[in-house]
Amino acid sequence: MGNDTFKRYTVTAALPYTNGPVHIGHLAGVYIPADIYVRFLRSTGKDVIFVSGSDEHGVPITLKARNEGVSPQEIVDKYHKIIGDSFKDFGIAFNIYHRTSSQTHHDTASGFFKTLYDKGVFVEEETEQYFDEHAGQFLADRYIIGTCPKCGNEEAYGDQCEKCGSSLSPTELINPRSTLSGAKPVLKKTKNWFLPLDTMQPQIEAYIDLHKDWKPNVYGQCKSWLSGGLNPRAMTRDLDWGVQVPVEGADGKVLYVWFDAPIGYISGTKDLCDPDLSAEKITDYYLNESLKPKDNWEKYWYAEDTKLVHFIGKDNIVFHCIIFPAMLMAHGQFQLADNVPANEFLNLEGDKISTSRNWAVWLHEYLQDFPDKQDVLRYVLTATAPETKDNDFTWKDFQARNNNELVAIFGNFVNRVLVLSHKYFDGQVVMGSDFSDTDLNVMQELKDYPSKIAASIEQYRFREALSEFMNLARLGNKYLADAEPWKLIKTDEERVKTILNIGLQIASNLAILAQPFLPFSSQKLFKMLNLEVQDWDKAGTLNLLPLGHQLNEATLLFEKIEDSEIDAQIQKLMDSKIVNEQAAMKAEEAKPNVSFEQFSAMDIRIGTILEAEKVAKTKKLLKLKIDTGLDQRIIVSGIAEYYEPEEIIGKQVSVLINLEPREIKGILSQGMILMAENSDGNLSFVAPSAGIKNGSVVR
Ligand code: B3M
Ligand code: ZN
Repeated sequence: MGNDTFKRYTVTAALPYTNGPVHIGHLAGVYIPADIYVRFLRSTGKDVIFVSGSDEHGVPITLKARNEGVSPQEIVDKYHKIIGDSFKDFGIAFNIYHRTSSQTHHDTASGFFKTLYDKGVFVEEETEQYFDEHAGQFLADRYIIGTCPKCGNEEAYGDQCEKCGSSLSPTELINPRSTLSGAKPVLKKTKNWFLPLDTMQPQIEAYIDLHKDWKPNVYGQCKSWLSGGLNPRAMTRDLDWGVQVPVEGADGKVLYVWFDAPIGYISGTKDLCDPDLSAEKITDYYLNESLKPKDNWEKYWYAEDTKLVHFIGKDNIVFHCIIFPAMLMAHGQFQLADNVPANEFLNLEGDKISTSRNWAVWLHEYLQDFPDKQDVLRYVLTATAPETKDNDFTWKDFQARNNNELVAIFGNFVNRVLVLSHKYFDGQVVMGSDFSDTDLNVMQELKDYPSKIAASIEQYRFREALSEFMNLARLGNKYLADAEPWKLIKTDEERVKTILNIGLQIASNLAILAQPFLPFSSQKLFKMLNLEVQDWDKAGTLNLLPLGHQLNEATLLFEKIEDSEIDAQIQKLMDSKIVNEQAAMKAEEAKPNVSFEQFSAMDIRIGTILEAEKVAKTKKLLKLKIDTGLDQRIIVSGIAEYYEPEEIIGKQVSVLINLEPREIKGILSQGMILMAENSDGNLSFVAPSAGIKNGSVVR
């Protein structure tokens, strides 16, 4: 269906797990792109709802509760608020930010399951699942850790190896152990209900094939799942935290979290569209009263002229492109997603963002350090969004983009125009007699920006859209810098009037076009211009400010960020790196005891490196000549990756001199240099702390 044939839009953003706060990765991957898209649609007058909420079920939450010794409810209450507040503070303009622990959600998810059950969609099957006999419960995916059969990672989860990214099933793990008790789990029979994705494959395939327009990363992932052949997937779990399975014989079972979570989009829509939603029912939600939709909830999910778009991160693709659509197909009444513009991942300072390693920029902490700089982060995360490949956030880049782009281009332009208008014409909009060729060219160029930016947004290319927006600011900035009204004012006031008029009209256009990307700055700018918020279709023209219009006082849109502020952020990250390294440093297991005689049999001396050179055709080996105090001898040592030959000449080291000589690469090596090995594999000499005579005994 072409864009113009859609009457309304249902835009969803992934429901974050409520087991921790949200960080820049969440914002860059999902919520900012979704927010830009929605704000743009609203600005073009579209009927759009933007729905998200907290994913409060699932094992990550029960695990977190267990680790902290509190109930799962306490965990979700705490983080639902922190996450909801962060989104609100960053201006993510949901119509509703809902939660899956709500009554509406439990009813909706349970009803959905019942519908499929009654239609005979599920395949009931007894399977063997891991069971922890100490804890007396079945172990869902994440409760089992073991060695990944693909890459050997010893900490792989029952559903996924985070090291190599393989998706796993618990029985594939080598040496499985329960995270509850550490015990080796046993297999035990249990009944569950499966969605027969195998028999549904043709339908799903047909759906995916209709969407070759999806982003290559999304379409590609779907095709690769399909070509592997889909397997039936259990939609219920033996767990006690979640939505109860609403059928007989399902005691102690809840809906699989990936069955219930996407239904959260529907439950959120229900409460959003409920005109009689009781006051006490909404206290926990973030419901924007001014964004109450006109239609009933069914319109946003059933109607063919509704466009459904899911914003998610790449680890959620299969669930939104295959499993949820399969559920909706099986149900029968729903429309399927028109697009799922999933992003790749954002890294931080060259390293994967990680909650457990505290390698993240947390949104609530950012706002403590940079209050009122929401738009700066929004800008940087959009400009570097991981749209087509993983990308890296660095604080230096953050600073550079603020100082060189927001301040120097957009902010500078707006500030100059407004300040000069106040200085020369008391803040009134004035106009000279005629336009120069430059003026006409600028006006011509300006006209194309709104549609160019719109086209990029409609194709989910937000980086490109933002960069076009900045090009318009550049155009304004250059126009003013070239025209130099501050010089002309002495000789040609008429000309200055025209220049400032055009400058102000460009600034007004920027206020309109900034709305999706930089909502706070856009508002500020509208206010300075003393202009009501305008819709997108007003942009592109030069008559937004009538003659005689009075401007408000000019304030700075953006401020320079100093090195010291950035250094503090980098230091904060370095601190968590040190904490992590210390935590990760697991000392090797102790060896069995030796007798004093066995120890004294080793003759270890202090010696000095006299010569060092690389051993030809090897990467790791250095040939060293050592003065042992007794003699000068050759020792081949595997340290070439850690030391350059020239930097170690003259260094004192500890040498095991009575090690049986060996030939290494044709060189007779007579002894061994003692090295300490760090947990990261780095080597360092074991050397006397003060100069000592060669030949001294180490004991
Ligand atoms: N909570 C996974 C995640 O946070 C999951 C998304 C649900 S969207 C329906 O990555
Ligand atoms: Zn692996």
